[in-house]
Amino acid sequence: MKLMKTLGLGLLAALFAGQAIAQNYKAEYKISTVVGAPFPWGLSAERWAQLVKERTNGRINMKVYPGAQLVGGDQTKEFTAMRQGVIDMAVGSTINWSPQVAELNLFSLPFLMPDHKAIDAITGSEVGKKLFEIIASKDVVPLAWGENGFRELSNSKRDVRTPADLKGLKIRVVGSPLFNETFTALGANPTQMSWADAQPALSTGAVDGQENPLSIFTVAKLHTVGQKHVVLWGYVADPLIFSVNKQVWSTFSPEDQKIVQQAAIEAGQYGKEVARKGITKDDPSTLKEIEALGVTITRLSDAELKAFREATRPVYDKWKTRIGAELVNGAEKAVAESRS
Ligand code: X2X
Repeated sequence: MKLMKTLGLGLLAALFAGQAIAQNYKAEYKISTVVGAPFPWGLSAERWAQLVKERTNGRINMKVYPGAQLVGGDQTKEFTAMRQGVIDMAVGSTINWSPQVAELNLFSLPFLMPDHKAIDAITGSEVGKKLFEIIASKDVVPLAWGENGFRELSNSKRDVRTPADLKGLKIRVVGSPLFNETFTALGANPTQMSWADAQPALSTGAVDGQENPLSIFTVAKLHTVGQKHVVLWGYVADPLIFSVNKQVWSTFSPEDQKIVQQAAIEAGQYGKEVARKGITKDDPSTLKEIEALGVTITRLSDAELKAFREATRPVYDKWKTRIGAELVNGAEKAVAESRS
């Protein structure tokens, strides 16, 4: 009898525990992204959801909402929406969050990062940690880095080899005023708009050009909206950040928190691999594909690159102070060390 009673109580306790989980966890967690699969960005967000589902036996069910649809397409409002809990999770670009997290402008400093090693050096350094601390102080839990990629410039008018070639070109940009200042310094005519608005603007010729990673160029088929001239200048790159609203995070059991974070790290790693495919010296397959579409790809010599760097230097210096000289010094040091 006593045994029965104990068993009965144990069963009750187990039932309550099960119920507690069912009550706390939502039926679905919404992940915001700007682009979905098959863009590397969307693929990495899907991978995150898939790994979490498998490893929690379906306890945590995450779904990707691309097109920044959870914020009506206004991608620069994503961070605020996540902070407020309107969005549970996001795989977001540092550019889109920089209006709210000014320090993330660091990655948009022109010509700070010469190559993929330099990006990894910054995100993997104390600077990367500090940036995560800053995000964590704003009710968002950052879990892992991913990648959108080096942003190459395209336009419908002409090959660009010198800053003078940019003169008067109408270029769509996104994010913070830093982008307006960079393109203004180069003599271009920048206009800020969302990705959703950019594609029709390119197609009607309201703008002449844009800057985005080549994975975005190919998947979005930008050659079909007149973008026939690409210059490989790698002036900035935007990492992605896998993150969860703080309140949502606090409802997850410690075991589930570990699973969600580990899955984000693996999905981020996978996303970096896909984003970097086909655009390196060892594997230029994507570049070849783009050229085969009738697009000219301009490769710059060191001396040509230097002219762009020098033209944008005053913008770099001004924003270095705004972002925080200490943080930017740390990033510069990480980059320098990655070169040696
Ligand atoms: O809007 C863009 O250019 C995009 C898709 O790259 C970002 O969301 C930063």
